[in-house]
Amino acid sequence: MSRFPDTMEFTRLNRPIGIEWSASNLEVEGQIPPEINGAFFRAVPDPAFSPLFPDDSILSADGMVSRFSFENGTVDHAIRYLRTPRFEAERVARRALFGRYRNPFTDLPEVQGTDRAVANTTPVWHGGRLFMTKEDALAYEVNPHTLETVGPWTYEGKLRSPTMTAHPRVDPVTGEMFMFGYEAGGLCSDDVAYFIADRDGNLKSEEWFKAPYCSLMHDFGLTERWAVFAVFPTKTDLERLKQGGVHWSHDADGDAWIGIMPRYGKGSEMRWFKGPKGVFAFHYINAWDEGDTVHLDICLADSNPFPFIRAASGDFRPTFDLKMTSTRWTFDMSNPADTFVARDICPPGDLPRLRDADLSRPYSHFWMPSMNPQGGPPVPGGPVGAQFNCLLRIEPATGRIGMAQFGPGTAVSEPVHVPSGKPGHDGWLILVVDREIDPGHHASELVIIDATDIGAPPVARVRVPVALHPQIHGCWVSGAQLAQSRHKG
Ligand code: V55
Ligand code: FE
Repeated sequence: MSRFPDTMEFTRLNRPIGIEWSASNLEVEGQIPPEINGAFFRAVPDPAFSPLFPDDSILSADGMVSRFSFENGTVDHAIRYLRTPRFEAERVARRALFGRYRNPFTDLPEVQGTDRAVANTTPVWHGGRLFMTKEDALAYEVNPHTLETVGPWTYEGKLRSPTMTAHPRVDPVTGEMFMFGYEAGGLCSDDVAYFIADRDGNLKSEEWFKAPYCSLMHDFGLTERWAVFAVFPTKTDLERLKQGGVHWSHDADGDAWIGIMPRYGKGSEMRWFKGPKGVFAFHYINAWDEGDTVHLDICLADSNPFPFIRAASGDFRPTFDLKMTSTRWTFDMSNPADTFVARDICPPGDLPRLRDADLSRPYSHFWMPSMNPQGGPPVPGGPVGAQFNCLLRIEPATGRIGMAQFGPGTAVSEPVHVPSGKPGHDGWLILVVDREIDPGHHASELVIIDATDIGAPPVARVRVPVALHPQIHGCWVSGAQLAQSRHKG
């Protein structure tokens, strides 16, 4: 195979690893609480082949599904590529055949029309099934025991949308999963599909609506009464794609729009509120309603956090020079005006993690990787080119902040939260920490920390014998949920 490009996307922590492996009984320092029983699944984009376009993004990389399984204080690990049609075709050819990130016009003729899915963004558990998602395609079902790819997930052929978000939301009370897919009417279309599956994983509704324009819609907000869809001015252009260009560029003068509809309502009931110019948010912390008021807490930036998307519009700032804020937008649904109130709620960061039970409800605290200026420079790597160096526990109402750090030269990934089930005890966080040894090498470990007192030394650290490629998102699936799996071991 040809050499990987020497860019940020394929070097340092982003150096492709591409090793499928498994190991039992990893070495543990400390004690893993026996209540931690289940599996931490991670979605890892790790390119199997050097890209056709050397300036391409890691967001196109083949999805790997990684699993750390916990039982009685022991940990096993396994990681496998998704067997997507794209991965299989390239494996046979022993080279890349698909072109640029989300530009099918740049694919080689022999794979034109083949499913481009890479399923590399978020593992999702619902209705006894594990999915690997990527927002430009259908989710792929994976056997949680063997990590074998089952295939694209269409809700038994009932789903009309050809795309599904990497940020579905599972209501903690009803067990329903709320999802959407954008560019649902085809490449660069302004059609968005909003769909709901019941707690057993059956599709119960699918509503389509038109967005003000086609934009990168990564996440959404869900309250007990409302669904919230924001359109930020990261835009596309079909002509540019046909000419072989990039899918997205960010329009600093473009307006953001926030659409709110009843969560069980019709697309025609959507109300659009006008937001600020030029802003972008990938991740939403939480949303909830109080009477006619809707609150939306988001990780907001003054441009798109991906350097290749900024560069397409001439903004070459490094990611940590962006102005980032944790912002609360409050909407009054009883007021016909298209305006709303904004305020800062806490320090900035991204990849926020909430207790599952707090979703769509008022919440007291959450966890989020962040950048501590005193914590040393960020380790280069991950999809935005620089990794966070600390993890925060944040109480927005009291301003109380806890911080975990893991030493100089370490990169913090998104944690998962594991509840303990004991009243008054907030459980644990589990995350991968990568330590850069020199610019070509790093070591990975799995860290288990107390979710209440995150600054205390880790409860346990698990040595990982192979360097891991940075994950995008992860999820925790309890032993009880795994026992309800549709697949056998
Ligand atoms: C994101 C990640 C993606 C993608 C679009 O984290 C947005 C944001 C890993 O792929 O394709
Ligand atoms: Fe995301």
